[in-house]
Amino acid sequence: VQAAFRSNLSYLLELIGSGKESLIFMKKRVRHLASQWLLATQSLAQKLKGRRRDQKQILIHIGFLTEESGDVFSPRVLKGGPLGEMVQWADILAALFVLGHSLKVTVSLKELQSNLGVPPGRGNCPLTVPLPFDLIYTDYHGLQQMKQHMGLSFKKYRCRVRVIDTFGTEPAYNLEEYATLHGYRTNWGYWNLNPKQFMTMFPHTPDNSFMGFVSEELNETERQFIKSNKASNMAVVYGKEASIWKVQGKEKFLAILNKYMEIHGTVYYETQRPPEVPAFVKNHGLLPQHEFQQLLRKAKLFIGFGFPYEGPAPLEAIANGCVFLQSRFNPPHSSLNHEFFRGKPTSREVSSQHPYVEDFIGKPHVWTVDYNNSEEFEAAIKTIMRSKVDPYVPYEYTCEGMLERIHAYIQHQDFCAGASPPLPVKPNGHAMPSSPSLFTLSPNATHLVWSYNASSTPHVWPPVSSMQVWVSEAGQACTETCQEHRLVCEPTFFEFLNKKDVFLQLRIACDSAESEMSHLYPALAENVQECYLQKEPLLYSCAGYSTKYRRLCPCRDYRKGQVALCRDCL
Ligand code: U2F
Repeated sequence: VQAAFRSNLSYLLELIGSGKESLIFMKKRVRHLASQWLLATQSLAQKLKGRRRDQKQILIHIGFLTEESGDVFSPRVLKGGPLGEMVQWADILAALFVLGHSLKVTVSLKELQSNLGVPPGRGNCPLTVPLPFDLIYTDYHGLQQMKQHMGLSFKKYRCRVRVIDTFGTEPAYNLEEYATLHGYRTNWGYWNLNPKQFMTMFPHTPDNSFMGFVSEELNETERQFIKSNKASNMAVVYGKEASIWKVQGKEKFLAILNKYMEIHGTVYYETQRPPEVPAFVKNHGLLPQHEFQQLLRKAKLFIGFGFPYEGPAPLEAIANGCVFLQSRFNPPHSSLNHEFFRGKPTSREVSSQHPYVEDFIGKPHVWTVDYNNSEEFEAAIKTIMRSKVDPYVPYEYTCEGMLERIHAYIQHQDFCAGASPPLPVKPNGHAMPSSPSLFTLSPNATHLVWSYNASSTPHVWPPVSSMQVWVSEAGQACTETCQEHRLVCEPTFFEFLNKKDVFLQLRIACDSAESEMSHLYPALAENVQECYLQKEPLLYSCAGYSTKYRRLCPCRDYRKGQVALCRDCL
């Protein structure tokens, strides 16, 4: 069946159900963004010009909202608790719905079981029941529940699962055997999925797929309104829960800020001002999302205290014409040195409260400074107050950008076709032997580009035409290597360069070329002229570095404002 774009969201509101604060929050958000979704749908439809899109049967099981996993979030919705995950789920639901897919939404174990066709009371049903869904979007909690209640079907169908995973899962943590042997075992990892099945809130590591969420775009009238109503001396603090205000050195930098600006907060409180919030702060209490955004429209500055990490609010602030000021983390925070990230299946180093806005947006919208350096802090405030900054939403965070991305994933990502994508196939249907002529060396001999002629190009997505092979410096991850060349690492391509011939073509002399399991391979140890190939496709990883190795890196181009997609990816 072809999917038909939808032009009305009211049936989705029914599907979401009710009874929990979290669901009420999500429905409000869907309703509020409805007109933006519908406009975006029209633009995408025009762009795709009637191209065939298959309608998928999709189950959306939001595990963290089930009673069975404790549902600690719903009771905190109106008390300043995390809302980022609900923002994202609301947007995923809206996007899948307007794209025209057929959805079932579950937020309890009972509903999950009945949708999976598991007979009640047959928790560990050993049979493989045919799965009535092409795709299942869930989270780590939901994954656990499915494993427990699907019996053997889980193994068979796990390639259809997509895991919404805020901070990301790196390959070294995902492969159970490897994680156990090498100290990457955590509470969450070890599912042996294709790392691209994990979908993140920001484009953290290219090993995962970037799902994202949306930030509301302003129309011309709203932009004009903002221009004439901005108070250059008004600051809003990022932190709706009082605990966020317990930050070291706050007195000093807030005193500086207070010299120049009127400071506002949206901190939840029951009866009186939380003691963590100084008296000179004008506290509005926790605001409904829409009113919070209205407050941002008047403010000049949105200031972060270091927590929460990587949330939606800074994007909303920037979308409403604020400058976001945040602290640089030196040394960076990660699961190795910070309680919040401990046990999360990633070693990613977080260089500031919000590395995405630091790296992808930057000045004049984003200032990342050392809060312990009073001069630097004060100078930033002064410059920000004088600056003229327009509202800005990166394309990948607009409704159209998110729709375009999800559309591409649904049409092209297939993790059921086998552990690794098919080998290049000759026109007569025989798999080709590995051949050094897959690539050509660039004129200045720095990297390889794909050279195969079109008729025998392998059917992978992203298309290999977008590929370039670079060698990292020692101690550098492929993520950085590709970034340095204005490209992005693309793990799907690792299989094409995991060959001895590729080293030769790069004019690297290998005395030996062992095939072993390591998330850093393929790589070379330069001083000893040893080359290493990857034995386990699930361990192909953009993340990861060691001073011992220079890694072979598969990079690809990307669309401006849409890093998840290459130029020819749509
Ligand atoms: C992040 O979760 P948070 O919920 O703490 O993230 P925020 O950036 O604060 O924003 C979530 C939403 O809260 C809204 C605002 C954002 O869309 O519009 N809001 C509001 O409705 N009223 C107010 O007064 C103030 C804000 C992150 F998203 C999670 O993934 C992490 O688990 C968490 C911890 O790092 O941080």
